[in-house]
Amino acid sequence: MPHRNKVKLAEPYRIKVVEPIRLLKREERERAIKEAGYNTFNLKSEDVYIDLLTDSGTGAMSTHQWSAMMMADEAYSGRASCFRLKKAVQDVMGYKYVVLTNQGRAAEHILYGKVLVKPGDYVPRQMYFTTSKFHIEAAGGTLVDVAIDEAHDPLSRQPFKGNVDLRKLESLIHKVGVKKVPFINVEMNVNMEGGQPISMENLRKVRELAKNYRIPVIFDVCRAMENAFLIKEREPGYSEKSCAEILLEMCSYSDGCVMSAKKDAIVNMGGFIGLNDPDTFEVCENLGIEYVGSKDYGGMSSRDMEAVAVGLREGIDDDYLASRIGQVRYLGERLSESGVPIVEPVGAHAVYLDAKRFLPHMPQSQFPAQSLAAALYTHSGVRGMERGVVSAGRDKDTGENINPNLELVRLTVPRRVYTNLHMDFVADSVLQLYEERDQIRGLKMVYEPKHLRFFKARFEPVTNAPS
Ligand code: P71
Repeated sequence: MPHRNKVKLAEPYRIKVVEPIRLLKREERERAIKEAGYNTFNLKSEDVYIDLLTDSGTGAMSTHQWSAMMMADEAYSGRASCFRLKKAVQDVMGYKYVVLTNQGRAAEHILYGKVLVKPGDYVPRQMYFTTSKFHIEAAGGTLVDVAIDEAHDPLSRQPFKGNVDLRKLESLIHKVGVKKVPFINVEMNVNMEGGQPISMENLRKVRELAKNYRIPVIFDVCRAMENAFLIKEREPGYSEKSCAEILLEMCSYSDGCVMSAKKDAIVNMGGFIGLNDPDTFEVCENLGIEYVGSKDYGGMSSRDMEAVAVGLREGIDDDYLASRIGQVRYLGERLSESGVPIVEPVGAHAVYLDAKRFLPHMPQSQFPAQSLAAALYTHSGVRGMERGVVSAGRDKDTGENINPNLELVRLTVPRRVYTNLHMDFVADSVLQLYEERDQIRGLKMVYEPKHLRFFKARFEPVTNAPS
């Protein structure tokens, strides 16, 4: 949080509307998690006390956003709301052309799946994200991890663990040939690494390398604003710049982006593709009409578009970002000070429990992160999300489970929703659970969807009988 005369500033907002929540009794929680197949995605949100499943679409909108929604122009074509949103993207991120979609994965489907990736292609990206990987693979491509080695180590305290390993990137291009690399995909504040930022220096170098090989660079900017704040804090030469200036410089090192507005733009629904090349824009806009909605709304109502347009400008405000990231850090520091194993450094949008170190007695075949997320809900009504072997899915060639080094439970903090007392409750509950960690039992998967299995998979506790 920012300081004034050494006194910590409070949140830069006050609360006008509240949403009641309550903690169910222990037996009710036990029943709820059993009915949910020990998968926190399957819980009813009414049965959750503090919901840290995701920061996606769960933020609290401002008075400015709500009032802009009243000004929405819901005409079919030529909507004023569409022009306001496109102008906001141009002003805040600098992309010339904008294709509207309903959310991030629709943008990925069009740009990655339908336009850029051909069968047999390879797409380098620091670390996979589930929906990005799905759309690249569905088009016959392969996602290749080019994260620096430190990204796979939950204990490394490198300040920019989200950096691309330029050696890995260049050797992939040499190995498969430049024609088989349709674009370089760069994520800001890398989600599956624990919310780790990429540095401006690294973005610049990726850009130079890409230019030499004439490969386009496409950013995933859903948390680029939070990444900009960490550049301001950590990278020499940026402390005097505003996050808005930093974001514009970041985006200048790319040819385009996909955006899920549900994160940094603090809305419940929305997304877009940003582009600088008019030909790619033309193709994407036409596909948008086929798949999501006509060009002036792209799957959003104008109410949604107005909220995104305002949210893009609010989300990049320095004081807001300091408060938002300060809250996540508060939770992370309370846990790490008490010895709870988490991914270091604390990410911008979430604190990630390291299930391998939390539950050293549990083999990865018993889904430690899934078990820990279920145990945390049962213990205290707090809902987190598995980000380990269940999320990683199966190898598309061998069909075997992919066993990622990072076996994590993500405690994702929605924007402007909870107070630090909620964070204290979460920290105290995790601490108590950590003391009782020996009692947490593993799980076996009893239902597994073919793709993106983590959304719907079901589990049962393993019995102690030898298998
Ligand atoms: C998150 C989400 C939402 C989510 C998606 C899939 C599984 C579980 C939860 C969505 C992202 C994201 C990145 C880096 C694209 C999307 C898709 N994240 N890129 O973290 O984090 O955006 O949800 O709007 O379709 O909980 P979308």
